[in-house]
Amino acid sequence: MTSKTQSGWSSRIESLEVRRHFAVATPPFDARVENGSLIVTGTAADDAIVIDNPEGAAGMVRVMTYSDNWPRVFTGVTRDVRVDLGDGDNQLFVEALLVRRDLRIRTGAGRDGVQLGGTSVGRDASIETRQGDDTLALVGVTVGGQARLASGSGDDLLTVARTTATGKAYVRGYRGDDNVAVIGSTFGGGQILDGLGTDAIVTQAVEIDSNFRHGDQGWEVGFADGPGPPHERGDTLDWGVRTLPRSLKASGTGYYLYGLNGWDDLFMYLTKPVGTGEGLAASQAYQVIYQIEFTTDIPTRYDYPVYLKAGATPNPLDGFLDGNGHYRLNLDKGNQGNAGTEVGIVPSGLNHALPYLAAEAASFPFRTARRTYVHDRPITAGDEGTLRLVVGTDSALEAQTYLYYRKIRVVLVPIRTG
Ligand SMILES: [Ca+2]
Ligand SMILES: [Ca+2]
Ligand SMILES: [Ca+2]
Repeated sequence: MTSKTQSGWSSRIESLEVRRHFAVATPPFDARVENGSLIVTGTAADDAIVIDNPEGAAGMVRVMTYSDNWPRVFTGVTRDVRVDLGDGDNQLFVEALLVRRDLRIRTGAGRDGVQLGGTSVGRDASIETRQGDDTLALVGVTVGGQARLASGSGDDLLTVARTTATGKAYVRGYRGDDNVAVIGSTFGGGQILDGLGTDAIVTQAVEIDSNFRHGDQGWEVGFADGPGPPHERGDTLDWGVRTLPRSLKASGTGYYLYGLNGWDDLFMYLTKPVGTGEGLAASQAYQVIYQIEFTTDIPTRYDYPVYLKAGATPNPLDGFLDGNGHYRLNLDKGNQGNAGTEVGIVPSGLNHALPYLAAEAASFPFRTARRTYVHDRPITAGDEGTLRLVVGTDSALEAQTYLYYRKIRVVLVPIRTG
């Protein structure tokens, strides 16, 4: 990897190019606009693709891989968005899209994860994941017509949360033992939920909404990774509920976390314990869903990756020194660019600046992003019905990270297991 650079945008461009060459020789997907419709086609192997609209502009869509590689920005997407990722175990993450007409997503025989967050579809939304044990989730989606979700013969998790459709919603698991959940959603034309296996139909979940405009909301701060406890090794750390940066021209407060990573590894996180008081049940497995709103100046002039992570664990968090003298948490969060079983990576797009930002590359302004995250496996509450929620950032090189978490909304969907 490159070391910290202070020479600004040109070296950032060069090192992005280096990163791409290390990754793959050709883009691992095809994306093009035809007659105003965006068509994204994956490969027969495993695809991991993010489709979003980071600036919220009409007709704009960005397509890239989960690691922010091969970013391509399209304008003039005035009609449909159609995605076909084919076979393989695919991951598709759709965030903040504004689709004028129809949205159509297809995946094939593999074990697929498809999630749509904070997205608006003008007409019909149709998502089909076919065979394999698939996870399909819509969170905070608005559909102007019908919403059709269909998985195939595997044991699937289909979740629709905080979503509205003007027309009818069809949520169909087909064969296999599926978990079909519809939480806090309304459909003008009614809903049809069914499958051919012994499905669990879930209509209630535990929802925890925190808005840091109103204080810390019970969330605590922690730091980990690297040699020795971060606060003892010369890192500069700061945190607390603070007024938003003046340059943002927004009022109110956020939960501020700052770290000057003095080594090349720093995990800064918020955590909140939840339990039976919030409605959790002992030893119950939950699908863990986050909606995170935050303000940051990432990407900064330093070309270093920052990974946003989220998840949950049944255990109280504890730090310890590992065999190498590195300060670790008793939490399987993976390190830096790796996901763990309890905490995974939220594809954030943080590490890719839009091309037109290059013109103002001398400054990396604060901006606000909203991200939805569906953890890729259920987390089981402890035998006293407790879980610890965790949201954080893993930074991989020596540099500063400024973050204001604005809102964290969590939906814990009970899952039948066994
Ligand atoms: Ca594929
Ligand atoms: Ca599939
Ligand atoms: Ca099924």
